[in-house]
Amino acid sequence: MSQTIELAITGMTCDHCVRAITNAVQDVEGVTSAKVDLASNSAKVEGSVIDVQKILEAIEEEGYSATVR
Ligand code: 9UX
Repeated sequence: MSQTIELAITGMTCDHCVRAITNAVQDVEGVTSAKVDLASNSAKVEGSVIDVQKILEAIEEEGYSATVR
């Protein structure tokens, strides 16, 4: 089973932020795809059996804040 989660992210100001978050989220267990968009301050994460809390924590560890939307 595959699921898609949409996140609202705050704190991104440049492309390096996007890359840091993309890498952090892709390292979370179960995640198969992470698309982070700077202009809309959002991300679309796909995967199987995703632990949303782990994704939010991974983003926070990079210094940003995220919520599910
Ligand atoms: Mo760009 Mo983002 O220089 O925290 S990496 S602002």
